[in-house]
Amino acid sequence: MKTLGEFIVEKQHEFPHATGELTALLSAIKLGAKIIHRDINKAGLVDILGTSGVSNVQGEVQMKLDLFANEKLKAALKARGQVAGIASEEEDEIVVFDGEGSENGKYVVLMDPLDGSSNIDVNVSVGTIFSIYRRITPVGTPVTEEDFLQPGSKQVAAGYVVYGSSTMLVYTTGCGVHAFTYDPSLGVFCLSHESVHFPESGQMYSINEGNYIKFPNGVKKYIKYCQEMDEATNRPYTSRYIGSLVSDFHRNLLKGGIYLYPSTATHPEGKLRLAYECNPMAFLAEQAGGKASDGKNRILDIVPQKLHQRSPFFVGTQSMVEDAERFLRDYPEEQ
Ligand code: AMP
Ligand code: P6P
Repeated sequence: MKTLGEFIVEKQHEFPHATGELTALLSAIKLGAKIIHRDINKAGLVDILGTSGVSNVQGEVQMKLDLFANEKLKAALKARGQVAGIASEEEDEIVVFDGEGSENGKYVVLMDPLDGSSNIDVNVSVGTIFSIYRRITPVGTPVTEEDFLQPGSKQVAAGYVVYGSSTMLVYTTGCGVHAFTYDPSLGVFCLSHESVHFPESGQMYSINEGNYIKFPNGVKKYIKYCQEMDEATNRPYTSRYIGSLVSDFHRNLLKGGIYLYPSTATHPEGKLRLAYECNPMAFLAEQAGGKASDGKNRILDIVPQKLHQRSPFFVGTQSMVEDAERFLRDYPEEQ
């Protein structure tokens, strides 16, 4: 059995000049995940269920566990000194870490502390998503929004924690995707899937078909393609949609599949946030041999203009994402 801690240190040794700062940062995320795991699993017992009565910048009512997860991760990241600041779905602006030498931290972290949180009260899987960049403003000065508006291709590391039937932490630093399963009896994450890859083909599609009438033409045609009978291409595909990006992505990563959140009439830019949902999942997808686009452009090439900007999102098995992109090209919107 290899623990996440041992694995992180082992990977550091592949970089002789590494100072250990990224190792410490990844360990802080590991700690945050354990804290959130502990409290998610007893949410029903402790009065942290239900809404906080506060809405975030997205206008979404924040569940108490959203705020709890945000505070715990922020504290874990601030405590170690490698992080100069964070951006979060639950924070309107960037959070500049000051004092205790944080301005000397060379990394910034963008996160969705509890993705899929509307599922919390109904006991459906939720997740934490994180994305790590080297800052571009000078070390020793307070970080600025510029440090957080880098294209996803500049990520140093990215990953997620899925709090499901078991809690798993899945991450990449650009050398493959590795998955660890939490053993609460020992309090450690154990390596369970090294160098995870999407299967060559996939037969699952994940989309909220309730929005069908609002989808672009090409997406409607792709959904019908998924539902057609064609034995040669194992169609009709299976529809699986949990309403939690991390859970849908995780299942598609292991079994093959595509997750789609296109632009819709109500969300013309799509619903998912580029910086701390699309980019980290896109980094993981590409590292696992998959693909991630906005229907036309590679997600990791998009230069963010605003911290909480949204993007249409198509991610998963490469051939399935390419099929969806082809339908969007071949069936453009009627002008
Ligand atoms: P550091 O000096 O710890 O900030 O690391 C410098 C660079 O080495 C990082 O930005 C990574 O590209 C690589 N590196 C260091 N530690 C690790 C690790 N534990 N796992 C993967 N890559 C690492
Ligand atoms: P809808 C959760 O709020 C989330 O950001 C993703 O985790 C999930 O896939 C999606 O939104 C669900 O959105 O509109 O289908 O309820």
